[in-house]
Amino acid sequence: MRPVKRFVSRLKWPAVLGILTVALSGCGNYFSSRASVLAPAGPVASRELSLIQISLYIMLVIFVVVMGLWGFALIRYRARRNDTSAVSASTGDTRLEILWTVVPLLIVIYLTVLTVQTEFYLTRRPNPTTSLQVSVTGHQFFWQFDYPGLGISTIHNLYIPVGEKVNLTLTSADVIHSFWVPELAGKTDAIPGYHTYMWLEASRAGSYFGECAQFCGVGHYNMHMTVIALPPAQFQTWVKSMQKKGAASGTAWALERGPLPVSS
Ligand SMILES: [Cu+2]
Repeated sequence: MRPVKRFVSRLKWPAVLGILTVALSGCGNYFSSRASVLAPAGPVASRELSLIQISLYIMLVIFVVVMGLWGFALIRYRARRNDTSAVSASTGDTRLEILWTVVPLLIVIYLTVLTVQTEFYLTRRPNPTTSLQVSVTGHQFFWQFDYPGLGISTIHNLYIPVGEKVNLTLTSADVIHSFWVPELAGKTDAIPGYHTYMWLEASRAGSYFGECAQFCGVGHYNMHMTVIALPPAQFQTWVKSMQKKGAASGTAWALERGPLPVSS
């Protein structure tokens, strides 16, 4: 077989695998039909996504440069037939050594600063006078939301006003759960006997799918929730109607048991 032909036939399977990888990576419609970290709908999710993207772009540049140099070295310095010249041994290059020490160091420092800044932004608790307070309790296998200042409790559905920070205090009634609404914020564990905190904000009205992201038992697969972001006036109307319901039932608290969001 001629060398070129042999080269092509060797490349056949890697090529098929490569094409399959690219083609199949487009099959993941799972998240786009429900919720995706790639489609942020608020400042928390946006900051998290931009940190992911910046890290990814830097990695891509490094990958392309390293693979390019590797490929270049492979071709440029490959063994050639009838080439009997001695292999020249290099004893190092101080300028290159400095370059490939300093550049990665600068990249790591840049990523560290960016990550710490984002971390501070995400963990800074919103001012309680200008934000909505909600206590979140994970149960096997549903989410309970209590609005302590409003006398309202809901199951499955978390109602929030658009454009307002929502301060969540999380805990669990049984085992460890993880609160995750991909379009609004990253995951936070809900731990029994312990309080964890996070905040989120929806920039536009809509329903945002969420689920428990920590395996918590046989019903874990179905532990979904919906965050319903309403324009502020509509949110106030909902609050008033719920409070009226509570008053009518003779209790200080009104409970709304929303339908369990089904997975599509
Ligand atoms: Cu769970």
